[in-house]
Amino acid sequence: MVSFFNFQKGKKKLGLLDLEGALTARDRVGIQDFVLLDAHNSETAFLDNLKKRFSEDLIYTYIGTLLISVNPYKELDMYSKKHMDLYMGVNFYELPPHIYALADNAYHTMLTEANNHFILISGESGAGKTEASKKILQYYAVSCPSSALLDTVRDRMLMSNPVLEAFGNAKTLKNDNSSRFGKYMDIQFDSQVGSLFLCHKFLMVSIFLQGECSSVISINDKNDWKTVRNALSVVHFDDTDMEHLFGVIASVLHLGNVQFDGDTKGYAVLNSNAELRWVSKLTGVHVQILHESLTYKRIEARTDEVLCPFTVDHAIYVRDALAKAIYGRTFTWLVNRINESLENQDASRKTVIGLLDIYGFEVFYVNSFEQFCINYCNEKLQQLFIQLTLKAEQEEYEAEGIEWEPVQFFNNKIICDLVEEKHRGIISVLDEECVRPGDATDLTFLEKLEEKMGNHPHFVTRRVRSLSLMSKALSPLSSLCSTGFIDKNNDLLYRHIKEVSGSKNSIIRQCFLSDEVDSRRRPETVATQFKNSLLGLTEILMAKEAWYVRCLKSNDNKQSGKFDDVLVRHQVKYLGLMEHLRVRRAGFAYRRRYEEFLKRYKPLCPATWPHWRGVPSEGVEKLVKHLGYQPDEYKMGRTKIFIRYARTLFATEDAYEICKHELATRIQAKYKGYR
Ligand code: AOV
Ligand code: MG
Repeated sequence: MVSFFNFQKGKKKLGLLDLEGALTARDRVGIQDFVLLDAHNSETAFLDNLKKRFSEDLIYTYIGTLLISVNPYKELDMYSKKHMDLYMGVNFYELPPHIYALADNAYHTMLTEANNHFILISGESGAGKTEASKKILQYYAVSCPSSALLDTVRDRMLMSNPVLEAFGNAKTLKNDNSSRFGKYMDIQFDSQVGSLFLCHKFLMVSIFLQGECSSVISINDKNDWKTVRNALSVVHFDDTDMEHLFGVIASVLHLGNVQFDGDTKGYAVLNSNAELRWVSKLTGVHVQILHESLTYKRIEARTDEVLCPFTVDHAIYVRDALAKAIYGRTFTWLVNRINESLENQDASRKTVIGLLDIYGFEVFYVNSFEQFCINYCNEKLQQLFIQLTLKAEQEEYEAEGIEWEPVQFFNNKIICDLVEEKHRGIISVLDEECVRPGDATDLTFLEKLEEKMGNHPHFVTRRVRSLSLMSKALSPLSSLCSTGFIDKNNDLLYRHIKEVSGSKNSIIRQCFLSDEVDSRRRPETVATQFKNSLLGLTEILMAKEAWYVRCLKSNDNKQSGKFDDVLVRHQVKYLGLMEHLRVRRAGFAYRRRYEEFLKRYKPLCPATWPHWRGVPSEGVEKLVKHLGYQPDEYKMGRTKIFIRYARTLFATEDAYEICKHELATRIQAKYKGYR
């Protein structure tokens, strides 16, 4: 901890307020907590502050305990073990904002209050969420008490990341290493000694992306291949497991190469057997079964089964559905295997910090079903954020005995309802179309939407040539193209495809269980599965205390040092940061526990310096009266002082800097005198 007397040591390394320039430093590096921003209602002032800090490589800024991070697109020297040590056990305002400060405060609050917490990391694609989550994980892995047994689990946890990224990330236009799955992880701690037990839980449905990019400049495949093989062995994969796993992945690639020609009636016939033989060899499914599955549908007649041939388009659709199913189920299997290797048997004395890193808001030129799911997920988490922030704020005021004044804010529940409401939401309409007998198409789906929600304030439909567009459905800029919705949502495997359950490849056998083949129940659609897993996640989060990291993308070109005002302004808007600031400043710009306030500012008052031995609130009262605080400038809560205006705290802080400087000079002079 940087205490009062060793500030000079910490100052240079960490850029603490410059002593001589204490009063001008704020102008140069901006304000490190937005609640202290004078023009707190001005978006321009908000952006100016972010930009000023960004230009000084200060990528982190707080709004109270929320951390904003702006992607620097360059390596900064701020994540070393030395930095981790510095942030251990330090209060937010004692050092410049940092992801370690947030991680550390969540950890210590969890230990003190013996309850569960979660850290929600959000922001658009490429904004730095996954990097932030890795930094938090590393902080816990390095800083928490350890033992030989825990070290093994810790290694497995850290190693699970490259494996999951190898299978669950992809290059997109927005990000070379874009997460295509939502990752929720419970990090377990021994609630008494704070050491770390670990367990992953990945709850979200992953999204699948068909790319045409086999090499990415920023990614070194050769090195990553070695890392992944090594990581797999750490999470207990033996050579046979690896052979089966890589065999499955190769089979998906070969499946993509299977081509069809049309016969004279337009029915699909295999272009060549070679690729299919590879698929058969790798998956351990007989080539004849695969051939039949890809070109025929088996229809049950009264006493018999009839084989009905596919058209070429239909065969392609079935081929892709099979490839997606193999890959998706293998990914789920992989996650379960990793979870097993991290399972902690000791169920006693556990508290957890949940870490949520999801796919961020995505707006492409054409936005399809994948963006619909991703952006809905982000809206849902935004709703949770608003609810929890307001609730926490209101509860704090009540607990402190301070009157709560209602705050105006945009509640995005209306947008979440638009998507998820039973019988009326977009997902319901889509599912209805998917199960409707007859020929449901993307166009009939669009017509149903027009019919059901034509007058909705956040929903507009348009049609452009063959494309059918739904606008304003989610984030303000997101317009969705309904093409492909029916197929992607209805991604049902034809029943006989499940005959792959007889495979000789152990992974395929475990992923396609034979009892599924007999099931008469219609599987849930993709959107409904997604919605349910999201609702499940929301419930898990609601039972915990929240911490937030909001990541912002500095520019669209992945360029270091470039701050694109328009792009950042847009993110500040839809992430509701101004809203959050307004809630945090709803009556009082700042609050601090009496003990902490006293500890920092006690040199400013003769009655409290060098020690105040009485009740902390009385010491604070004496201190602020001595400083000349007017009655309307502050309120005394049960455990905290609430300061209404930022300028009051600034004046106190400036007085503190001057006093600290004078004290240091006096101490140095005295020390010289001894020599
Ligand atoms: P995302 O998780 O938010 O996108 P990433 O965490 O993958 O974004 O970050 C994208 C890239 O930005 C990384 O590969 C780094 O090059 C760079 N970056 C991010 N944070 C930092 C940092 N703190 N310091 C230096 N470089 C950084 V997505 O997964 O697409 O929503 O679905
Ligand atoms: Mg990511």
